[in-house]
This record gives sequence, C-alpha cells and structure tokens, in this order.
Amino acid sequence: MQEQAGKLFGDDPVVLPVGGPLYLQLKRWIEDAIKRGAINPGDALPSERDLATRADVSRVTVRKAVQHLVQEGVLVQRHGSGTFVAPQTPRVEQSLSQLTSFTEDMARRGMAVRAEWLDRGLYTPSPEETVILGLTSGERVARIARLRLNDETPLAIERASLSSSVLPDPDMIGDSLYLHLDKSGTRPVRAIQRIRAANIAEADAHLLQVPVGSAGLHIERISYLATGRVIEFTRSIYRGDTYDFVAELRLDAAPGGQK
Ligand code: 16G
Repeated sequence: MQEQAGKLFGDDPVVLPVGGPLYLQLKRWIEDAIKRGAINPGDALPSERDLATRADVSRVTVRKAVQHLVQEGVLVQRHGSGTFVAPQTPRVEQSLSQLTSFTEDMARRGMAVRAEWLDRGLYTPSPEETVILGLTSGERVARIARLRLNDETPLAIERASLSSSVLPDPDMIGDSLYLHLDKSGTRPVRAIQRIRAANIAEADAHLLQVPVGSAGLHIERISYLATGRVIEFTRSIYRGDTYDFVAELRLDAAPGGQK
C-alpha cells in the first residue's frame, strides 16, 4: 500500500484543484491522477488514512470522494482488499448498416464471446409479441434471454422473442441464435433497430456489473425474412461504456444536390 501511495503522490505535495467542496476537489484530483496515468485500471488506491494525510483533508472527506467515484464506476471496492481503479473495458463498435449477430460482431474483432442463459422456454405471448410477431391465436412464443459477455466482462442483456413455429425448441440453440436460424433457413435478411438512451435498472445493473442507474443503450430489433415475415423481436440493454453504434451516412444523389 505504501508503494502504491508513493506512485500516486510522487515526490510532489498534493495540490487539490480549487473550487467547490473539499471532497469534490479531492475527487477531481483522483480523476486527474487516473487520466494522467499516475494510477492505472486495476491498481489499488492508497488507504483512506494515507490519502487524508497527504492531501491534508479529513478521512470523512476522503470517504465521501471515494464513495462518489465508486457510484460513478470510476473506482471499485472489494470487501477485505480495498479500493481499486475500475478495470477498463474495451469499447466495441458495431456498424448500423449490417445485419450481423453478436457472435459474428465479436469474432470479427477477435474477441472471445460467451453467453450466460437467463431464460429460455415457450410461453403464452404478450399482446405486444402477438402483434409484432404476427402470431396466430393459441400460438406460443419462444423466449430466450442471455447475458452476453466478452471473456468475463458483461456487455449486454438480450431478450429475444420468436414464434414457436420458427423456434419450437429453444433448448436447441447453441452459442448463436442466428447460426441456428441459418441452419433452419429462417435467418433474417433485414431488420429495423430502434436505439434509445436508458438508465440501467437495478436487476440489469447487477447482471452487467455496473452501478445502478448507469448510462445504457436500450435497443429493439425487429428482423424480417425476405418474404416480409417477422422472425425476431429482441429487446436488449447494452452497457453505455462499452458500445459505440456507428452509422455511415451518404449524401443522396438528389436533383440539384452535389454529385
Ligand atoms: C445481435 C442482435 C440481436 C440478435 C443477436 C444474435 C443487436 C442490438 N442485437 O446481438 O437482435 O438476436 O445479435 O446473436 O445487435 P447470436 O447469433 O450471437 O445469438
């Protein structure tokens, strides 16, 4: 711990940025130390006592600054072993113009992907599922819910609904839904995706290992076969700190527009 404190403080006295309450000054100072690489993701923060002595503030002030940084996901606390700079998760870019699966997206980046099953089975559909999937009266809906991870880092929760005539046995899916649909000749060829900002609610935040209320992306995908039949209705929540959705925009060759 002493060594860690030495690394973070260097030989210079700690000069807190001016303005605002002391705990916010210390919080900004810790954030700056992380930004300039004085302390790195995964490193332990000096003890509360060391920080208080070196920054010449009370331990209550240190605790408050640290608590705020933990809530914001900048620091993580592990019982019995201390406070650490949160590990950095790589950002993933997904093109908005290609209809790819999660497995394909990750494989293209050379990233190891896995899924933890949260649910899979046949259910009585909700009115929304009946309308969107165009289910006939009495038809059941296949629901699959998965936590999608890159190695040990959770990236997204996906909850997909499909007609039971397309997916009569949800247990048949291996690692990839689209691979399974491909094999049965029902892989979608077109999709409409709606993305909106969302604050991640408690249960999902717990699964995604982020603080409750963190920024997330709520995504709804409705996918179609070439015949126009809806195949998949999926609602997902992606961690805002790990995903970028990228769209390529082109100028229409409209009359009077630039060629
Ligand atoms: C993507 C799709 C999801 C689809 C899944 C299939 C988004 C937002 N969602 O994650 O709708 O069900 O891929 O992936 O892109 P899989 O074939 O790896 O199971």
